[in-house]
Amino acid sequence: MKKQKLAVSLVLVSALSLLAAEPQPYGAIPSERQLKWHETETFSLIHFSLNTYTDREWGYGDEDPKLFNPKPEIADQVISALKRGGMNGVILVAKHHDGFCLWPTKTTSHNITKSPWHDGKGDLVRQYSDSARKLGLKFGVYCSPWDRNSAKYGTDKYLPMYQAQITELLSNYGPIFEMWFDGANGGDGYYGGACEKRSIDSSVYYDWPNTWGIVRKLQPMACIFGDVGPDSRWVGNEKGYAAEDSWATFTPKGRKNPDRPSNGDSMNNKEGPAGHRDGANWIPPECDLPLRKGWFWHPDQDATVRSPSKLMDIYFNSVGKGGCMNLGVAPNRDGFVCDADIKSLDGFGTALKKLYAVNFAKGAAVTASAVRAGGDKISYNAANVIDDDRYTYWATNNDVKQGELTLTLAKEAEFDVIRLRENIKLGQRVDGFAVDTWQNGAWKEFAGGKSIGASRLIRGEKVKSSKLRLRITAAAACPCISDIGIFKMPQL
Ligand code: FUL
Repeated sequence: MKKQKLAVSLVLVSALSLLAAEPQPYGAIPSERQLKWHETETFSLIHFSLNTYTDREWGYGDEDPKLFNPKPEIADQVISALKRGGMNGVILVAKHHDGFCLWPTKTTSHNITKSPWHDGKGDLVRQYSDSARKLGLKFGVYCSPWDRNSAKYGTDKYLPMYQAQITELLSNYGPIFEMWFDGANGGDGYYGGACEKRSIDSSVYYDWPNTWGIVRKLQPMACIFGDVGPDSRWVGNEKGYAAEDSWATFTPKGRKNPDRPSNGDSMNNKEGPAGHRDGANWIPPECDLPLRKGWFWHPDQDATVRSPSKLMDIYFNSVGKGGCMNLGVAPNRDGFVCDADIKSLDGFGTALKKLYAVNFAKGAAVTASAVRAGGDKISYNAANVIDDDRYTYWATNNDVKQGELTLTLAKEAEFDVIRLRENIKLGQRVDGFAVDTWQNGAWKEFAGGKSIGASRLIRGEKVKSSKLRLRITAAAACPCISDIGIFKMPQL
């Protein structure tokens, strides 16, 4: 009898401790470096090199370094424009496909020391990284795998040179938040005077596991961007748009060898906007697009600068779909961002600030249909969704996969933007949600969707309401919602 009682209480105790335990992560989850990347949200990709002077998008590789002659101090102007434009990081294209290196590399003579800039003693990577640090933006680099200048390209002598370039860039310029690996491998080029077409098999030629390994070793907190990740994936278009419902999880497939996905050899770029629900890895979408028509500055493209309201649209379709927005900015031949681009960046940055200036969810009373048991060590309370921490969260018991949160606002508010977040440390769990507002004494659906993830931004019709309700209609594991924000879009 005694034994039986003991067994029953043991079962009870373990059942209770199971309940009290934190929710288990669901599916693939982000690494520490990816969490930091998600928090960065908006950054910029700077294309400024010999192409700026030759009016081309892809240099052939035979361009004269003497053409590179901007004003001496240029980075501060660009980076302050980015900062005012709402960007939290900057990635400099240190070498584009034409092979010209914007730092005094030891790996090739086709570099900035051969230019008249600072009498051949300049280092643009240094100037940009110093300026970014000074002005409080994160710094990253792009170093094109394809090199149309080098005679070594296509032979087995190229990879050591390329890896040495990456090593220089990651060793000498302080913390790097992202290393950008481009997928283009076009074929023809100068190649030290050979002027021919050279094709490589990018699934093996760049030895990605070891090349990525250099980044991991030298800059463990740097995210690696590429067609297939491994940390952020190309969204699959240069329009800056992820899918309406986008998943941070993705299972990359190689073209040549499906089981060995590699940058420049991806088979499923088309699936980049949506990702894969229950994909094998956490590889969120990075949504890149140029502010102008081209990635580089061209004298006849001033009129193609995208407007602040277009940028806002892109922001909602990138950051607002759980990814990051990577906006290409192209300095002119002086090395400066032109007035038209500054105007647009300013407009967007100011609008973003105004958008988030007032969160109508602040001070709301929050109630939930159910709260996870055992929240004495960690609180799972409904009110966690309105603190300013993206990792404190409301959760239900493991077997409760639907639920509601109701916010009674401090006072009636007029709004048109809702922000939702899951605590992504525990994976992407929600499969369906809807948001309602209180209209004439009844709930009315404002919007709905499937994915939430790091950030889901919803822009709807302007409404006046004193209450807001989030309904989780489907989830693969108990929902862990970390944020509900309510905002009003400013005039753009
Ligand atoms: C592409 C490149 O080919 C473009 O020139 C540009 O650098 C863009 C960001 O990536 O793949």
